[in-house]
Amino acid sequence: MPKILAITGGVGGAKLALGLSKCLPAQDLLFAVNTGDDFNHLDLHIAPDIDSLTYALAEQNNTELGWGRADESWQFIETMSSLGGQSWFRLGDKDLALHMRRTGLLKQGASLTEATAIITKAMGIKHVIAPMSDEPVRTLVHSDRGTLAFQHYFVRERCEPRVTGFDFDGISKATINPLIQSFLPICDGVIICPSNPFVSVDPVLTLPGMREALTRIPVIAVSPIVAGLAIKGPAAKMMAELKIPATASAVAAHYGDLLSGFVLDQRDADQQSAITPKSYVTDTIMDSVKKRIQLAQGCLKFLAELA
Ligand code: FO1
Repeated sequence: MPKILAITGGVGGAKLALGLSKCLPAQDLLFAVNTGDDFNHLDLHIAPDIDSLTYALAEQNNTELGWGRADESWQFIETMSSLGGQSWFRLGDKDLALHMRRTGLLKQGASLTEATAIITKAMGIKHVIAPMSDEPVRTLVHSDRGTLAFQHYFVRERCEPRVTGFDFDGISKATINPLIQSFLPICDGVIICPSNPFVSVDPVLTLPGMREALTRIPVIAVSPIVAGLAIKGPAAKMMAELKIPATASAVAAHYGDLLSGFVLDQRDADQQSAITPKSYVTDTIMDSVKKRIQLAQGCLKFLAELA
């Protein structure tokens, strides 16, 4: 079995992550997850991309909302609101337990990696979710409404501000998770899942030493843009605001010479000639578990051909 590192952010990436988890056993598949969306809210350490992946791998993700846990109730946040507390960031009652469990573990001195391992094990997840770093990295969004913390941009301001750029606060002092560092030398391929290139994938790639570590490994990326639209989230809007065409080929160009291969949707097949690395055209819309598995299988086959 090939040993694969999957780099992922939230929702879009988590769908492919579930598909990959059905194709490869835990010892052959490691998830490197973005932590730039994390923030401290209501005295809790919130880690949205870790949680999206956790719920996805446990098949308990909330498919209506696209984030959070399935079968949720909202007593806590509604009561918080009635008491005049902050309720713009919707914390479901079950989700709240996860944030309180993680925050308690961190307060006892556990690392984010250790806390994530305890929680994922308790949820019956066999695969390892590695936060990209155990040191804090926080995505800052520069916009026409000033510089915003990521969740303030994404949730409180509903992605309305016009973005001009991003910074990853703390990244120069952050080290790559040792779980990822020890996996890279035995890694046969890297799959960049279809998450937002700017705010979900770039924080992982920008960690000191990460791009260098990936140069000797075949890396493919799956386009999060299909027919000019992001399946979920503000990627296409950000590209327009950054004066980048909202196209699959522009995503491939964004990753540059890091890529050995690029996976794009059949609706964008006409862009293949504009894409420098080898490309693989397929159906990338993952609207069922079966489709998640099919795309994962296609990516693994494509990677094997590139090796
Ligand atoms: N996204 C929203 O659009 N509104 C919310 O109220 C919200 C709450 C929330 C709570 C926990 C969590 O893990 C994620 C949550 N998200 C919410 C999604 C989150 O902002 C995004 O998943 C990522 O940060 C972007 O990928």
